[in-house]
Amino acid sequence: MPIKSAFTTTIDHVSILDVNANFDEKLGAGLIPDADLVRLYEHMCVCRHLDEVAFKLQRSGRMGTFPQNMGQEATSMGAAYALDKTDWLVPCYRENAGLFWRGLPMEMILLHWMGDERGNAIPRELYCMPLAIPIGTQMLHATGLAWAAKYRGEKRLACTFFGDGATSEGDFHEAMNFAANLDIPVIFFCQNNFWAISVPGKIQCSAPTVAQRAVAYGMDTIQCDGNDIFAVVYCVRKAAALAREKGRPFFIEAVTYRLGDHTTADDARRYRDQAEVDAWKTRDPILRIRKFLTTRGLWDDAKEAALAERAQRDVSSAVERAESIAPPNRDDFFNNMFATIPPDLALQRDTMQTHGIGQDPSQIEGAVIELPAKTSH
Ligand SMILES: Cc1ncc(C[n+]2csc(CCOP(=O)(O)OP(=O)(O)O)c2C)c(N)n1
Ligand SMILES: [Mg+2]
Repeated sequence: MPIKSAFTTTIDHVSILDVNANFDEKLGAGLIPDADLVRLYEHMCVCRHLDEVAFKLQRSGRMGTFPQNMGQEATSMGAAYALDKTDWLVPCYRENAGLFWRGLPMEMILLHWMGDERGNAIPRELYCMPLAIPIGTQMLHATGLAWAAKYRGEKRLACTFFGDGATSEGDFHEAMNFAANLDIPVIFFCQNNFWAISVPGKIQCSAPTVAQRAVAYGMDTIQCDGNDIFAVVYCVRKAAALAREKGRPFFIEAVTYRLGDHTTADDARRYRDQAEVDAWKTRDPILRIRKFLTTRGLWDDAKEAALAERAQRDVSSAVERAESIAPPNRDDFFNNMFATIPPDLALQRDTMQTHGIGQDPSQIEGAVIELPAKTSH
């Protein structure tokens, strides 16, 4: 018998606005109206400014570790723009642009990185999950959220963001397998920035594209230039249509690059060549849109100067709001864990300000322990 092909496939790569701001009129026409593109550009610039300010806050001891988003703004931002406001955004930790576009107040992200849990108490109507620091966990959460939506007959889908490194995690493969085989409307949005901290992508994935991992699960997939907001919007719309109409999951590999360190706890100069970083600086998603808007007469230096002022104002007031919040209520450490707190934990909560934490004062023979009055801070 002749050997036949069991399976062949191709994976499309989408690029609409290239590094020189050349625009593919056929693919890009009508994708993002001019007025929206201006708003997206302004929003990305404000996010970039927050990135710079957050870095300085960390360096001056006013914030804990912070992962800069610099260079990757077009990915989550394009997705948040293309999706419905009631679709779940299930982020990793470098999706500020998308979360802010959805409406998350900037100070909540600052609070999160300042170690204040209230930064994670995201208003329900925003349909955003809190940042996921353990790599890969959020892909399972997204699959569960979309499964619940399907079960309830809602048209809501979930879009989850993760890095190239996360695709080596077991959680990723479980989520992909589950979503593909149970027809769950999840968009798996991989931000392939070629690095998982200091580990280069090529030693985590031997295949030429990360997108191929989806093919193994029978899932539709596409690759795009993740620094091209038009390409991102194009791919997310395609994925969302399939998810809504057929209930199928979709995998997007957005090729991008983090221009900063992994986090403020990292020094990428120790493992990345400056030439590589410099090459990617020319592919910055923000520069590209600015060039495009300028050549179309939609942007100029005066608008840029006004935007810089606004960015400074908006970010400064977000920092002020984050830093001026009243200290958290210590009891919340216990209160937020259970709907009804178990008695032993209630005792710990009520005695934590004495030196006999968890010890019932009435049971200590001869001891007279006066409990401090409960304070709100
Ligand atoms: C389960 C788990 N293992 C290890 C880490 C430490 N860690 C934090 S970020 C990271 C690399 C993630 O790389 P990638 O998925 O490519 O995301 P990127 O930051 O590049 O967007 C690792 C290993 C973690 N947070 N969680
Ligand atoms: Mg990565």
